[in-house]
Amino acid sequence: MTSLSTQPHFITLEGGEGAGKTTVLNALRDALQRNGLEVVTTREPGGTPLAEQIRGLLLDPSHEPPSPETELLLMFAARAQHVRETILPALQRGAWVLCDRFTDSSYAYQGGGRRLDIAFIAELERRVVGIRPGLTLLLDVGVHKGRERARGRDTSPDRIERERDEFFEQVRAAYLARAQAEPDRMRVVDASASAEEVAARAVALLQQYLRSVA
Ligand code: T5A
Repeated sequence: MTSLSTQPHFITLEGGEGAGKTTVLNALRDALQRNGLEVVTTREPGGTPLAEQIRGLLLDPSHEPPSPETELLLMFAARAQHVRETILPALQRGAWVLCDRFTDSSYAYQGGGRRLDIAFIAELERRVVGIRPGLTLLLDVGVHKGRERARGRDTSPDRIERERDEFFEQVRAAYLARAQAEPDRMRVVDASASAEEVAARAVALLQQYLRSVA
């Protein structure tokens, strides 16, 4: 793979910590299914048994902390497997794929947060991934509010969730810059409202998108 092909039936959700992706993902899945479409939901890092193991290596705070470069390459190693074993086979049989995070997360976290070279990430995207989603919804919420929500869960924070606010401000800025650069693909949803309102806004954008690709 040396180029990028846009996959109209591939939809991704992005956002910082506690943006509410899980709730929105379920609402989008239900909306697609109401339209009689087959839907595969998946997530990154992860989405295959091997990629889920890589996720464990990446997020478990008890491991030796990876260098930024190691973190980037492990994200792409997991993604390479996920694209080939889960995403492409589903798209090829005509299903829609809804994915919680994809390559935009690497641009935001490893590019924006860790300050790694964007051109190198773009090269990995072309050579290792080869596809991009037709629609990406960026759930945007202030760092403080998002982290407060994430802290409200009963799980202990993973390795990346333990980063400083400044890191997440850089992640958010990188996401918003990507949305500004690609306004047709990446739609920003104000995720500071109630979970129900955010899900309703996301579903409205999905319906608009479905009409445009019909
Ligand atoms: N990563 C990932 C990279 O660095 N590079 C990459 O390339 C990739 C793919 C993945 C981590 O890996 C990093 C990014 C991440 O740090 P993850 O499981 O996707 O891990 O992690 P998070 O995004 O941290 O998952 P969260 O669970 O925090 O985010 P969600 O899914 O956006 O939030 P959700 O839905 O679980 O909600 C969090 C809490 O808030 C409440 C929910 O009930 C829940 O308790 N909530 C709301 N409360 C009030 N109002 C709303 N609108 C709410 N929406 C949700």
